[in-house]
Amino acid sequence: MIFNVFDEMKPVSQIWPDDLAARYRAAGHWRGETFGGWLRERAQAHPDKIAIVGGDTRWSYAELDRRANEMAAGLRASGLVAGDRVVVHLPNIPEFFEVVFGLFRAGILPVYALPAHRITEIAHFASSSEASAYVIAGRHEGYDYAELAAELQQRLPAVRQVFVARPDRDGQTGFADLAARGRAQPLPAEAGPKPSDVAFLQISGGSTGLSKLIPRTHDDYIYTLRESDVICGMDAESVFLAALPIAHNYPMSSPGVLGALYAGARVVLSPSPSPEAAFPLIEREGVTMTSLVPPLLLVWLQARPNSQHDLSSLKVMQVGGAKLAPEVARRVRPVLGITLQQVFGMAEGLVNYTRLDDPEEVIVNTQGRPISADDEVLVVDDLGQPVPEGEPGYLLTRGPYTIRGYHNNDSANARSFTEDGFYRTGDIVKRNADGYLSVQGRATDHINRAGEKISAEEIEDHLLAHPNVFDAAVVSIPDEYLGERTCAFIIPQGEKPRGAQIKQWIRDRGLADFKVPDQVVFVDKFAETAALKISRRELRAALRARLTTPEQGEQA
Ligand code: OOB
Repeated sequence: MIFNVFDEMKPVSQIWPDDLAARYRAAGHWRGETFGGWLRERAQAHPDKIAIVGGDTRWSYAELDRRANEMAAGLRASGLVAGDRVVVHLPNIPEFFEVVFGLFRAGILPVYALPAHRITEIAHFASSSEASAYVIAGRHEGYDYAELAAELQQRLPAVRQVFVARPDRDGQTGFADLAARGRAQPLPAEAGPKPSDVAFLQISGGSTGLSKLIPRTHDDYIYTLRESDVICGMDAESVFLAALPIAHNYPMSSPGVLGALYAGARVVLSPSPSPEAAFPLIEREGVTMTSLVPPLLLVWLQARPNSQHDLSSLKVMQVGGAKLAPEVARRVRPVLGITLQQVFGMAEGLVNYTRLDDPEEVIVNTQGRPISADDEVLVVDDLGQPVPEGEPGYLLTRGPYTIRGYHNNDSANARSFTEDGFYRTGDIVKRNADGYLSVQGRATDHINRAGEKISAEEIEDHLLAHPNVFDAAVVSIPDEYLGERTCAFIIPQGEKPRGAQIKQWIRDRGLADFKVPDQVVFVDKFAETAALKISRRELRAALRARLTTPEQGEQA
């Protein structure tokens, strides 16, 4: 009965046309599995095998399954119903899995926030998803997420409940409380979502403006886990180290932590991606595979020769999220003695991998090819016409796990999807004769700062709210370490602020730290020419060029 509610809320934009859906089922891509269902199967197949290691915690598959059941029932006993949305804001701790699988089983949709997100982003996720609850760790790494929760509930009373993984004061509802409620009021065994239902909402990189919500179904996401496991050599003997934040699509599912659990492997959670945290865990747990972003790979390559840790269990190093320079890629095998796998993906769907047995030149120089033979990839020019092989063009894609639309966002959907359902990725790529892609750049003005995506427009809007800012333009500047860093060009008005004050302003606006401009440059005016109508994009390009003559402005 309750699941009728769920049918009603499913966004129409998520629905694949019948002919394509039938094709994906017939091809065996969508097999009618659900997250709650396969976890139970794994727990029955190997109950005592270790599923999750984090801090001092080691949970077997049976333990994780039991906790997820209690959590599902506890969430429903707390008044949440199938189809509700819950913002999940957790770091790499075991409780992440307990609550996420509990939500899956209850048919409630997690909305994933990154640990770095702050009130402005969380409030946006909660309001755009119409969330009715918020899940936090408590205090973590010196930050009190309970304060954030209090502010959220003040701004958005619709967020009626807050659940705290590790409560540290009276009055908080902890995960143990939820589990107790669940034990008192178990869910009927037959309850659960359908494979074609939306399982969760992922957050978009936010190419223009604010992040959008990405609806992924059980069917489509589980397909990527199954295929990624095969492509990346993840099996029941594997041990996956989650060094990056697991709420991000890449370490979550390419094949990531969920692919590892799907394979019956072991997930080891690292509290930080630093070699100091990760190397001892690799040695202790016999880690076979991990995933990094390019700047972290540099750090690992540098740290390796000075480290005494035995990393001989490690076989595959994935690198993705931002462009990896071939010179760096080339060092992986000699320095780490392992296979590099490049990963070029997006939370909206399409994921490309270099294959483990590809020739070194392919591994070093390309960002791989799609997961599926049914991934349709177009590389087109400004007019939407396919470009010749090997020429750069805009990447468009559709397929068995690429969304057909964002959640509740008609205007973004009109911009981001073609009429026949191709997603405009915003990436400029070249494709070779074998279907391998190499990323050339971007068509949109987001900044890819070490894999974290920042919308120039979003930051500009916050800068314009400053009383002493007349106009602002945020641009990406090539950076040796980060790949790209952010620079805010500002035309001041009234009393000229200092660069440090501008940075503090962004922090005080309640934004994630990675969105604070790395550099602030004050200028008198933006355009030198008589061009009255200059697009934001042209303006940002012109300003970026200015930084090669830094005497133009004061830097901070
Ligand atoms: C991953 O997902 P998102 O949604 O944070 O960002 C997607 C965008 C892509 O459109 C592209 O612009 C960039 O990130 N990107 C890369 C890249 N991988 C992602 N650019 C160059 N080289 C790469 N290898 O970042 C993501 C999701 C799943 C798997 C891997 C990455």
